Amino acid sequence: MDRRHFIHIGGAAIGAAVVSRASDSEAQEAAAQTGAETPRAKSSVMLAGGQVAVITPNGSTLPLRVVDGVKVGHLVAEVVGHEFAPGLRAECWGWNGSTPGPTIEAIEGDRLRIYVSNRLPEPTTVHWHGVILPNGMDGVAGLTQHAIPPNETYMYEFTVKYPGTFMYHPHYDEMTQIALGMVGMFIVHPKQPIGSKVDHDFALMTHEWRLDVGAKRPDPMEMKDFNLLTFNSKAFPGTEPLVVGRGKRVRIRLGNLGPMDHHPIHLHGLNFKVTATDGGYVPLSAQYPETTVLVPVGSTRVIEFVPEELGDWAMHCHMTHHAMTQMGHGLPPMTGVDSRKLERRMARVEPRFMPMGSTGMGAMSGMDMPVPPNSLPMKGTPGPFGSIDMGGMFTVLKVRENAHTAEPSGWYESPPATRAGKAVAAQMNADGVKAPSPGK
Ligand SMILES: [Cu+2]
Repeated sequence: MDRRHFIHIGGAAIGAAVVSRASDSEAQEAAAQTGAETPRAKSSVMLAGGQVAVITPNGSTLPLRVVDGVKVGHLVAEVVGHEFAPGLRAECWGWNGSTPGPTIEAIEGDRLRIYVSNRLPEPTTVHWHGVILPNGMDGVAGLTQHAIPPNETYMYEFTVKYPGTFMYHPHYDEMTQIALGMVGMFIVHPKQPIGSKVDHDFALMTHEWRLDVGAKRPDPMEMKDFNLLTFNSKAFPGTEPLVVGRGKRVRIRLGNLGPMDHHPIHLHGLNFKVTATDGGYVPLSAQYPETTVLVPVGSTRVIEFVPEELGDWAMHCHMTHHAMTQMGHGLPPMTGVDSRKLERRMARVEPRFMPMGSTGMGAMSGMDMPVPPNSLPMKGTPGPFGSIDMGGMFTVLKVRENAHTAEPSGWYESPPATRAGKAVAAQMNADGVKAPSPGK
């Protein structure tokens, strides 16, 4: 059976499996009957106890086919042509055509049988990060198993005894394979909800890459200077927004299998609690409010919140160099420099010379500068109020009255009276605020 065929029927089978958990899911039933590819998991798909299925923005869920009570899945490790954002592509490594690999979603107590076929040019394995299982299924080449040679298929089989938010990645030539994109989420739902039931459930993996302009593939040798930062292997504006309902309970499962850096992930407009890690659930008595959560390399952090304010809320890594585009790296610092002399001299040899960033770098985002092929421009992304100059590990949490009817690409229109704008002189006078005289 070839891979396409397997995944095709696998798609039908997960439809059937989901139906068995939720008899009211007509769309899934229809998909199972027609043998159609499973539609991307929607949060309306209910698991036991009213839990919702996980959405992997820009990603997918691994189809699982039930055979004699065992849930069977198939991961194919392979080279993947990947687009980070419109205009930036590279050759990466992943599974089943994507980086990150498809999210594995199971239920506490499930018996899983995962086939791993290797179509990479070198051996590989899969390690199930955080899952407690028999040692021989742990996927560490040399230590617990032979590495899977190219063009061979290995079988992993184990029971997921504990619920939680885990991950998967190779444990052979980790430095290369992980750097090229071989990371994935592995979510085990509890049989019954633990803590409050949520209405939206998302999985996001942070990652970092070194992709030089003009390079065909990321550089796995890099250990410090990463120039491309992503959520689910997408750089903003390639990241799909997270659309949620006001007053609804939201869970975001953050995973970090990046090579070197921990990421402080910050959310605007709300506060949240860390409810679980890849080690298990955090007791209620130990949860405290945060607006930024550090997601260390090799960890998951699960956050939950109920947004009360409508809007387009930024969600990003708070390391400033992790929320910018590829072109912002490696330039000389020019802020505060009088560039006029330099400009006159340079004009003799290069009439198009433009001194960059002598008043700061913000204006770069509004300039329509030509960029080399296959690179992300510095001009930013058009937003409702000009250019959004962040990029990289950045996405938008869109809080709407009705998440199911909201247009994901639409912007929030804040009432003008609730929006920052130019100050009125009369009011400044009344408030005793004097505008400073313009600087030289
Ligand atoms: Cu970061």
